[in-house]
Amino acid sequence: MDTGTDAATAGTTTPGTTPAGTTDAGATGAASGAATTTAGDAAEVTGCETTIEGNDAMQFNVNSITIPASCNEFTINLEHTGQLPEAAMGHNVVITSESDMQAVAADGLSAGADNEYVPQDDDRVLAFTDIIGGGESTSVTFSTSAMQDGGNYMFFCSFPGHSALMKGTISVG
Ligand SMILES: [Cu+2]
Repeated sequence: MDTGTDAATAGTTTPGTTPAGTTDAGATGAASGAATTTAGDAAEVTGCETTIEGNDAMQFNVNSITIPASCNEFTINLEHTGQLPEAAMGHNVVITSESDMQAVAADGLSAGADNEYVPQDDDRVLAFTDIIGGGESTSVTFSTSAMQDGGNYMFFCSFPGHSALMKGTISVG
């Protein structure tokens, strides 16, 4: 989120109105507006594993995951940091190619809650977790072989209506 916070430099007092003799000793005003670098929205990967979060505002805390090329398998831990129950604000992680994402999300909807909103036995689904609610966590470990082709892959939440916001890129490299 790049909100252009332009600090309105107010208070350039027009000379002439300053009462004589008041030497403004505020010379230490070295504007400490150091740019706080928001560390991107890339998942922090340790070894062949990462932990990402979903919240009650229908958001993941990252929008990209890069799997180290040396990892034959990779683990995604998902933590639901919210409080809403699974039925209201359930989250999971599903991985597909970018081109399959929309269709898999739609088919997941048809598959329903009993199937974690994921189409069953579907080759397009490279990995998925259970749906979890607030305060819960889950995990999936998957082979990265299908993603070694340098194609475009996505991770997303297949809970109804969530994939529009809850998605990101995942790649090997
Ligand atoms: Cu979700």
